[in-house]
Amino acid sequence: MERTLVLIKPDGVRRSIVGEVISRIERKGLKLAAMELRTLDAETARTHYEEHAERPFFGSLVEFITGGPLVALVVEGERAVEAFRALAGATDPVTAAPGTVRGDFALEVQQNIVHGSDSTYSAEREIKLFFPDL
Ligand code: DAT
Ligand code: MG
Repeated sequence: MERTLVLIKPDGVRRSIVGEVISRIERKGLKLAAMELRTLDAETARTHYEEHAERPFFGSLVEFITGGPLVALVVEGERAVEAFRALAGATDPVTAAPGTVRGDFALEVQQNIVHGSDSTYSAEREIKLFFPDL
């Protein structure tokens, strides 16, 4: 069974759409394997997004993702990485398809509600970072 790390980012928590996002995950047939509400420290945030360390938006991204509580989840199921990325929609919410989380609930690229691992390799790395005991 494949696993992926999902984050409902601080904008999703602030806007009270945690239940909506989890409901979509469950309706799809994916299963929750772990879930925690927490506020990230800057070091964890920088490690999580290390592939973007050289991008101009990195500092702002770290500030945003540490700016309030988020919900971290481990989601599992058949092709869970790809299945959740499909539910999330494109990175830029303006072009994300309606019917996706980003397409339905967001307008700005940084505040795009959810994170989902982009490969099984990233998923294992990110799950270890958020849930070392899992
Ligand atoms: P994704 O979250 O779809 O995997 P990503 O890994 O390319 O997208 O980028 C990580 C996050 O960084 C993304 O969810 C929002 C933010 N981001 C990406 N591109 C950006 C940009 N051009 N300006 C500001 N923030 C950006
Ligand atoms: Mg990514």
